[in-house]
Amino acid sequence: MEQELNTLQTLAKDELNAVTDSAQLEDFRIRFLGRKGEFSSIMKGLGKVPKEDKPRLGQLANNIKKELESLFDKKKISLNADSSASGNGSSIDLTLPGRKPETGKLHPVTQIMNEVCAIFESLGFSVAEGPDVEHDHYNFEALNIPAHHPARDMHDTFYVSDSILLRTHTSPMQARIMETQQPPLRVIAPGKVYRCDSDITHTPMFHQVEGFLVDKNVSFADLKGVLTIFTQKMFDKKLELRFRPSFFPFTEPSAEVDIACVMCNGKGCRVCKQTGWLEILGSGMIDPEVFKKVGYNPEVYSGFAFGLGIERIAMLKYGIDDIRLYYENDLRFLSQF
Ligand code: 2NL
Repeated sequence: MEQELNTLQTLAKDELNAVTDSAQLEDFRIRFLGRKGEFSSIMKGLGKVPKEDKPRLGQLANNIKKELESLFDKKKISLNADSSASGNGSSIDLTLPGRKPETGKLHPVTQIMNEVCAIFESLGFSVAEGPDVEHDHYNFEALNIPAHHPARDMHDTFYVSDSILLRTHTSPMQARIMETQQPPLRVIAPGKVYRCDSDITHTPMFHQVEGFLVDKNVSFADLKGVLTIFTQKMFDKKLELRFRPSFFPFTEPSAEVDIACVMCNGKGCRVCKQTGWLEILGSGMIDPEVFKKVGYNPEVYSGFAFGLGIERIAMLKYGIDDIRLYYENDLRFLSQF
């Protein structure tokens, strides 16, 4: 038995030296070290040897097995190092496609906001951002909304103090610009606005882009032209527009602008409540009273202004019926955009 063990030891060492890949190494393990391998079959004979030889042979067998196992481990490590260095080993397949890391995205409201700004910038408007916390003066007074006007109702406006509030629209910024700069001016003001209101079409905070243009000889035709180009670029098609007479304190005349329903092309559906039209923005010629308050001569200058809600545009563009989805931070919703 001693002879057998020594022969096996030499043979196994030679075989292990000749191993060049992990498949051969596995064959080696099964053949020599496995449960039904050559080593095990020699060990079965241990029961039949004379009693006085048992401890010595047992010790010898154990030492040989330990040595072979440690050589096997070393070989395994060196094969792995070779294969990851040369790239053609079988333990790591470097040609497999990688795992894609999850990437973040812009919020749908931010995406639409950027798109709206890009369209107006392409028409020569510059972008101005102002503070969310405003003076009563810029939010209301300068825009021809006197005290006791219904728009000042406590239910709509979040007041910080008697004269400080969270802006209810982004036009305070436009009033600041008109106060400090002379025409010609073409400016849009994007940003967050706040109103005390909450249901499926209103959130207490939402986003607006308001814009205005002031120059000599600006007419309602200019307003129509700019807003037609804007809506057609925004919805990627030649949409029909409808200007509906309306009222805003800062514009006269004023018009709400409807587009032919983007869902049914004006035929009438659930989204447009069977009217065929969708209201997308408010607009008008800037009221001479506003010009007087900022020191422009209304006999010399005229201009138009408009305001639109970003969440509303995004709802129409993507067919979303509950505005609150934008702010629940559910990634199943947000990752679709
Ligand atoms: C609406 C109405 C509008 C403006 C906003 C504006 C006014 C001036 C200067 C700068 Cl005087 N911006 N904004 C004008 C007309 C209508 O919005 O229903 N918006 C969603």
